[in-house]
Amino acid sequence: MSEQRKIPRILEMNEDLTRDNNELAERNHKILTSHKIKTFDIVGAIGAGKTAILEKIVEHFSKEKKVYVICGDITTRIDADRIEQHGANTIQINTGRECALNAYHIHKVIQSLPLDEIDVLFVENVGNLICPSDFILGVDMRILVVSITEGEHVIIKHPLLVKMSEILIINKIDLMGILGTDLKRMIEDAKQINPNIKVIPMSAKTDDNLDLLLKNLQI
Ligand SMILES: Nc1nc2c(ncn2[C@@H]2O[C@H](COP(=O)(O)OP(=O)(O)O)[C@@H](O)[C@H]2O)c(=O)[nH]1
Ligand SMILES: [Mg+2]
Repeated sequence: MSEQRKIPRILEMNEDLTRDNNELAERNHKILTSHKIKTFDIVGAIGAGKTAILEKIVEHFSKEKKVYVICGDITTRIDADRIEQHGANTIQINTGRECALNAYHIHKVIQSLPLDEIDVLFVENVGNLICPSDFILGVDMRILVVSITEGEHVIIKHPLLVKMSEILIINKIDLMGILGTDLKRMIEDAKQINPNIKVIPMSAKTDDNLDLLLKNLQI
C-alpha cells in the first residue's frame, strides 16, 4: 500500500508571517539607529486623537529638530496634510485593505528618505486596536493612544497592545466632566497588564499634561 501523503490539517501561516515581519523590523531598526534617528510608532483606534497629539508634538520639536512623519491610512492623506502644517515633512501610506502598517511598508519608505537629514521619525499607524499588535515596525518606542470616549474597558479588552507599548496616552480628559469615565480603573488595568508602561492622561485639546508627554519621549 502506498504511503499516504501527510497533509497538515492546520497551516500556521501566521507564525511565518510574524517571523518574517520581525526580521525585517530588526533590519529597519538597525538602519534607523545607524542614522541616529529616534523613532516612534503611534497606535490606537480611529478618533482616539493620534493625529491631534502628533500635531502638538511636531509643533514643539520641529523648531529644533528635523521631524518626519509616516502616516498610515486605508485611503486619503488627510492626516499627513494636517501634520505637515505644523512643520514636519510627511509621507502617507495608503494600505488599501490592510488594517495595520507592517515592517515591509516602513522598509519601503525608509529606502526613499534622506535619512541623514532626519532626527526624529514618527509613524501614525492605521486606526485600529487589534491588527497593529501582529506587526512590529522596528521603532524605538510604541505609544498606544486611547481616549476616555472609548469607555473604561478599552484597556482590559486590548491587552496585547498594552503589553507591547512603552507609553499609554489616555486622551480627551477635558471631557471627563461630561463622560465620567473611570480613569482610575483604566490606569490600574494598564499597570496590571504591563507594570512598566508609563501612563499619561492628557488632552490634545487643552494641552493638559502635554509637557509630561513631551518629556517622556526623551527626544
Ligand atoms: N475634546 C477633545 N477632542 C479631541 C482630543 N484629541 C482629539 N480630539 C478630537 O477627536 C477627533 C479625532 O481626532 P484625531 O486626531 O483625528 O484622531 P485619530 O483618528 O486617532 O488620528 C477630532 O475631532 C479631534 O479634534 C482631546 O484631547 N479632547
Ligand atoms: Mg489620524
